[in-house]
Amino acid sequence: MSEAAVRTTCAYCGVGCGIRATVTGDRQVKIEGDPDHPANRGRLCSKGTHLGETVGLDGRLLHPMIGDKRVGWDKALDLVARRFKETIARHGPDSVAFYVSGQLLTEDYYVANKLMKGFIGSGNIDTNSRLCMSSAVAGHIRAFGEDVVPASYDDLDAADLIILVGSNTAWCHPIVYQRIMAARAERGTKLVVIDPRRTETCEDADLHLAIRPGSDVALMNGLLAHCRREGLLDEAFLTAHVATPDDFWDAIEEDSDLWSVAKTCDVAPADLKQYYDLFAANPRTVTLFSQGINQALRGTDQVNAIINLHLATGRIGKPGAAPFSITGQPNAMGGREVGGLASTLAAHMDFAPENVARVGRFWSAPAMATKPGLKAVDLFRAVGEGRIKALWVMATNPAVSMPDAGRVREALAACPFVVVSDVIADTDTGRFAHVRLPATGWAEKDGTVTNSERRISRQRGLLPAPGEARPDWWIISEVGKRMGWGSAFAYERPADIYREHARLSTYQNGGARLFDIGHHAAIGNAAYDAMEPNLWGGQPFADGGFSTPDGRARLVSVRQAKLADPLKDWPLTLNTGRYRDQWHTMTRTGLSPKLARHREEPLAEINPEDAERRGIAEGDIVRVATPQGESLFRATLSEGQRRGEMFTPIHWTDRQSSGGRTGLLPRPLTDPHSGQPGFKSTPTQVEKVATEWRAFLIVRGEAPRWPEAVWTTRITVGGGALYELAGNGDPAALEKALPKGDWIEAADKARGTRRIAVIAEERMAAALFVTRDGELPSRDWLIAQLQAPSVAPTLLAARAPGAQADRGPIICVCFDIGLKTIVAAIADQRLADVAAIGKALGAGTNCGSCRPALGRILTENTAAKEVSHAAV
Ligand SMILES: Nc1nc2c(c(=O)[nH]1)N[C@H]1C(S)=C(S)[C@@H](COP(=O)(O)OP(=O)(O)OC[C@H]3O[C@@H](n4cnc5c(=O)[nH]c(N)nc54)[C@H](O)[C@@H]3O)O[C@H]1N2
Ligand SMILES: Nc1nc2c(c(=O)[nH]1)N[C@H]1C(S)=C(S)[C@@H](COP(=O)(O)OP(=O)(O)OC[C@H]3O[C@@H](n4cnc5c(=O)[nH]c(N)nc54)[C@H](O)[C@@H]3O)O[C@H]1N2
Ligand code: SF4
Ligand SMILES: [Mo]
Repeated sequence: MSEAAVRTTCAYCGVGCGIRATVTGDRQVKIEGDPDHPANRGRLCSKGTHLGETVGLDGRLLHPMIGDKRVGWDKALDLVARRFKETIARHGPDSVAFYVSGQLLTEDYYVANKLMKGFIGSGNIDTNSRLCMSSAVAGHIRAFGEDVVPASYDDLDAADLIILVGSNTAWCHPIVYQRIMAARAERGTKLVVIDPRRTETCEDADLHLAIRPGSDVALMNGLLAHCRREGLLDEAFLTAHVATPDDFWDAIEEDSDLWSVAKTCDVAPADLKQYYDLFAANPRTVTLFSQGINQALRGTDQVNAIINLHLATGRIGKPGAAPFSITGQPNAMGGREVGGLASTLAAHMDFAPENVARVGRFWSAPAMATKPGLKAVDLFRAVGEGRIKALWVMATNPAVSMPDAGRVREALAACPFVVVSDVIADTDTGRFAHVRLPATGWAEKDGTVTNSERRISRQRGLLPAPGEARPDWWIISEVGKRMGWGSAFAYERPADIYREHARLSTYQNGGARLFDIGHHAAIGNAAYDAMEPNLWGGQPFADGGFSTPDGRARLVSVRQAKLADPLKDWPLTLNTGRYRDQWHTMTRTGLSPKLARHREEPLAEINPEDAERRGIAEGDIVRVATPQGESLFRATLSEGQRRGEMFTPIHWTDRQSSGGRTGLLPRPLTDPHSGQPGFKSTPTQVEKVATEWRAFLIVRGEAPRWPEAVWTTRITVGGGALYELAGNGDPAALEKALPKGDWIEAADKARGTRRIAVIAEERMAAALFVTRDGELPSRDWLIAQLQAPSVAPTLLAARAPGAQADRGPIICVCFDIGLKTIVAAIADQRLADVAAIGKALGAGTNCGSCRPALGRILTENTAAKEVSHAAV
C-alpha cells in the first residue's frame, strides 16, 4: 500500500485527462484530477471521478481459459500460436485476422500491428476505430496527405467561434465542454451546435441548428458558397498552399442559395443566416466534429466539406482556427500512429511499395503485407463466410458494438478458432471464444496513450496484476515468439516497444510525415517512466506546408447526396449514441453504482407526435425493429427529438438487460472511402408492447436467478443490484429470483399490488414490489437498506419511519442529489443560476458533468413548465 499519488491518464475518453491516483487499501484507489496535466488542469468528469468504483475484482477474468477450463499460460499461448500457424500454413496468411481496439495502449497496439503486417504477412488487422473515426482519417489523408489532426485544446481557448458538429460534447467529452464553457465565460466565445437532436450540449449555445440528418454537406457547402459571394475566401492562402480541382466551385455553387440550403437542411432561413453571420464575423473558428459526421454512409465527404471550409477561408494552422476531429477512445490516436487500421501500414505510412519496403527493412520482416487488409464490416463478413478461420479479438466487444450484431454473433459462432483478450470474464463476445486470455486493466497497465490533441501521456500501473492477468503487449509478444519470431518480439518492458515505435516514426522520414517522435528514439527507461504529457506536431501546417507530394492541401469536391424519403415499412430513422455516465458496452462503468443512477434503463427517445400516432406513452415498453433485428426499449417522449427520428443508446448488452440491444439494429453499410458504418441513420419502425404489470426487485449481492420477464434491466447498486421489470401473466414467477429468507408481505388485490421483503441474517436481503396499474415507490431508500445494519420496520412502505420526501431521479451523481430536491430548492430559495444551485445544494460543484442538466432544469422550472421523467 502506498500513500504517494501516481500520475496517470483516465481510462475512458479521448480527452485524455490526467489523474492523480492514490492507493488507499486493497484494490481501493482514490482518484483526483491532475492539476499539472494540460488536458484537464485538475478537472475530471463523472466517469473519471468514479473510476475508483471500477477497480475491484468483480467479474474480472483472472486466468487463461480454454473453453470453460482454466489452464496455464503456456498451454493457452501454445494453442493460440499453433492454431494460427496451422491455419496460415493451410489457407494462407489472409485466412487469419486480429480485431483490436483504441483502448489498447500504444505499445500493445504496435506489437499487434507488427505481428500481423510484418510477420504473419497479412493486412487483416482492423480496429474498432474503424467504427469510430476512420472517416476522419480518410478525410485528413485526402485533404492534407497525412492523417494529422490540425488542432489542440489551446485552440479552443483562442477561438472566437466554436462550431460543434455531430458531437454531444457535454456528455462525451465533458472536460473539453467545460473548457469551452470557461472560454465562453472569459472571452465570450460564440458557440453553435449542429445536431438533429437537442442534446444537453445545446443548453448554453448561441445557436442550435437541428438539421435534417445527413444534410451536413449541404450546410457546409452552402456556407462556403456564401463566403465566396461575400469575399471571405483567403485567396492568398488558396493560391500559395491549396490545390483546387477544376469542378470544385461548380459543386459548391449547386443549390447554394440560402433558401435551398435551409430547405435541404430543414432549418429556418433566419437561423441559417445567423450561422453564416457568426462564421463571417469570427475568423478564429474551430469546427469540432465527431460521430454525427463520421458515422455516416458519406462520412468522409462530410469530413472534407468541413475541411474545405477551413482551407478556403485560411482558418487552419493558426491559433484558434482549425477543423478538429475529436477522438472517442483513450488511445484512438495512438492506434492511428502505429497504423492499427487495416488500411494503414505503420507510423503514418500507407501501403505504397516504398513504404512497405521501408517498414519491412526496419522490422527485418520475413513476410510484409503488401496491401491493405479487410475493414471491420468486411472482416466479420469474411469470418461469417468462412474465409477467415482464426480470429483474435482484443479489448473490444464486437458482439455488441458492430452494426448488424446478430450476424456478427453468427459469424463468431461459426468461426473455427476465436481468441478473446479481455479484462472481464463474461462478455457477450467472450461467450464465443475458444480461448480467453486475461489482460491487465487500466489500474495495472503501463504504457502510453495519445489523446485527441496529439498529446502523448503515460498511463502508469497502480495495482499489482490480479490473478494471472498479463499486459496485452506481453501476451501478443509471447504468441509472436511461439510462432517462431523470438528476436522480433523479445520485449521486456513497454519502454522497449515505445523506443522502437519512436525510431520507426523517424526512420528515413526526412520531413515527409509530420508524425515524427524521433526525439524519443533513445529515451531511457527512467525518462520513459517520468515522461511528462507531450504534444507532437506543435501547430500543424503553421507554415502552409502540407504532407502531400507538392506540399499543397487539397480541396475535395463533395456534393450533398440525395436524402431518401422515408420507407413505407420502416418510416422512422434510428439515430444511436451515448449516455453521459456509461462507457460503451458497460463492462466497466456498469460496475459503478453512482454512474448507474444517471440513466438506469435503455430508453428509446421518440418525438411526442410520432409516439401519439402509435399509441405510445411515456414509460411504455416498445419494440424497435429494423430489417436487421429488433429489441425492446423503454419509451420516453422527447421534444428534443425531430419528428420521424428516434434515438437509442449503445450501452446495454445481454449481461444487463433483456432489451436495449441497439447493436442488432444498424445496417452493415459503410462509407465507400473509409469503410466506416453509418450508425446514425437506420430505417426503423416502433410499436408498443403491452405489459400488464410493472415491478422492481432489489437484491443483496446477486439474484440467485435472472428474473424472467418481458422487460428486465439490471443495474449495480451499493451492496447489490436493482432490476426494473415489466411483464404479462402471473408475476409470481418473479419469486424464483428471490434469495432464501423470511418474508414480510403485503398485497392489495384491488390495485394489483404486491410487496415482499426478504430478511436473511437479520438484514434486508431483497425487496420485490409489483403493481398492475398503480405507481411504484422510489427505490432509493430500499436500496440503502441493503447496507443497513438492521431491518427497518417500514420496508413495505419503502421509506423510513417518519417518511422522507422522494428525491426523484438522481441528477448530480457526485453528491447524490435528485431532481425533486433541486426543483424544490429552485422554488423555495429562488435560485437563479447554476452557480446558485451549487451554493445551495452542492450539485454540479464537483465534476460538473450535470451542469448542462441543471441549466435545463432551471429554464424549465423558472418557465413553470412540467418536467417529465423523459427530460432527465
Ligand atoms: N459518456 C460517454 N462518453 C464517451 C463514450 C461513451 O461511451 N460514453 N465513448 C467515446 C467514444 S469511443 C466516442 S467515438 C465519442 C462519441 O462522441 P459523440 O460523437 O459526441 O457521441 P454520439 O452520441 O455517438 O453522437 C454524437 C451526436 O451526433 C448526432 N448526429 C446524428 N446524426 C447526425 C447528422 O446527420 N448530422 C449531425 N451534425 N449530427 C448527427 C447525434 O444526434 C448525437 O447527438 O464519445 C466518447 N466519449
Ligand atoms: N449503434 C452504434 N454502435 C456503435 C457506435 C454507435 O455510435 N452506434 N459507436 C461505435 C464506436 S465509436 C466505438 S469506439 C465502439 C465501441 O465498442 P467496443 O469497443 O466494443 O466497446 P467497449 O465496451 O469499450 O469494449 C472494450 C472491451 O475491452 C475490454 N477491456 C478494457 N480494457 C482492456 C485492456 O486493457 N485490455 C484488454 N484486452 N481488454 C480491455 C472491456 O472489458 C470491453 O470488453 O462502438 C461502436 N458501435
Ligand atoms: S473527460 Fe471524463 S472520461 Fe474523458 S478523459 Fe476526462 S475524466 Fe476521463
Ligand atoms: Mo468511438
